[in-house]
Amino acid sequence: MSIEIANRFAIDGNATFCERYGSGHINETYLAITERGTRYILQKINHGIFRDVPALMRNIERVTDFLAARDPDPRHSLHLVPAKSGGRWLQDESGAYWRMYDFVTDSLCLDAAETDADFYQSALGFGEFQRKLASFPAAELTETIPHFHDTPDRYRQLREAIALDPLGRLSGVSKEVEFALAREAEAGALMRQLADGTLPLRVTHNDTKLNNVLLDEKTRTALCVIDLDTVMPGLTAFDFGDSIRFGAATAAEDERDLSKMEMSLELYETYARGFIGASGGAFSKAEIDSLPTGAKLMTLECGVRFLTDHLLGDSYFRIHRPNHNLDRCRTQFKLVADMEKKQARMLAIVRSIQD
Ligand code: ADP
Ligand code: GN1
Ligand code: MG
Repeated sequence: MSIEIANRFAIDGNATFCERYGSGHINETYLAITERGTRYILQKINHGIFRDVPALMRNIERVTDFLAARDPDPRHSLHLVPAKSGGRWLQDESGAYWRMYDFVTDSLCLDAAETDADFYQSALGFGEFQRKLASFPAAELTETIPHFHDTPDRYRQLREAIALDPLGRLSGVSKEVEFALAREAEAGALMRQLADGTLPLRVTHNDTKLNNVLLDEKTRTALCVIDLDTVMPGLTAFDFGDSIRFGAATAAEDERDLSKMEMSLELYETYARGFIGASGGAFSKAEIDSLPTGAKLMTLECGVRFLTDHLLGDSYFRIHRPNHNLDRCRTQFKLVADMEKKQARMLAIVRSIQD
């Protein structure tokens, strides 16, 4: 089936291979290869989560065109392959939406940094991404998932899931619910600073996991930021925070042995140096001060989202084993607890870099 879809795009010959690829939780990603050996990334876009796919694709077209115009190296930005029927995406007979990208050649995608230098490179990639998009007219982008990093809204959804408890899972997660609710008052800190004008709205990526930036296989330097579905107006603290949540953690997002999970201050500092440095001095003092809060709130929010999805029956994040989202929630809350102990040092680090 997917091979037939791959052949509806204007590729280099005929696709003879098309198989599931990568470890994302949301879209269905395939690697397609033609008989000449040319590789492509084919994706079935999750229409349940992204309600207005044409608007989402318009965002991606605009952002990738904007980035490519400023840096024509084909390995430095994503390139959409047109459908043979015209346009840069297609809808199949079942209503599913598909898009295809050129495969970024000789690239690496890491689920965990192998060295601090890998993580530093991801910071340069995402920092550069912010710098390049600083002049993009943010208001022209559609919000592909409204309230995406509106943490109080994520709490509202958690409370709804608690009230519904459709699968009777609530009794098994009372410690996690208690942990989350004890921090609800702090959850609005960034949204309040956005509303009162302390923090500026920027074009942000919003899903800055390490595996959403590709590195050069040989030089291991940052090549290309990928997974642009959530590029929309947001706060710098969202992008910084989500990177720390994922990449400064000492264990995987779904690790079951919580004793392995901490936030490494060394990795935090490494990332902060790369990100702040590459952003080209764009950040205000208030934004710099918001970065540690971003790390904590993005981690708390992600834990709240995993918990909500566990209660509702795992309909959002793809799971690969029973209680997978609960395991993910637990790692996030363990990280939050660790970050709480380290907040003062986290703030001192970003301030020292900016000075
Ligand atoms: P998801 O939203 O499901 O995370 P991504 O867009 O991040 O989907 O893609 C999933 C995986 O596919 C990535 O982690 C990466 O390994 C690979 N990938 C995506 N786009 C490209 C590309 N243009 N070139 C090479 N690999 C890619
Ligand atoms: C999802 O698509 P992927 O796997 O890169 C999610 C992020 C979460 C992340 C947790 C659109 O990212 O918000 O932080 O899982 N993306 C969406 O691993 O919800
Ligand atoms: Mg991804």
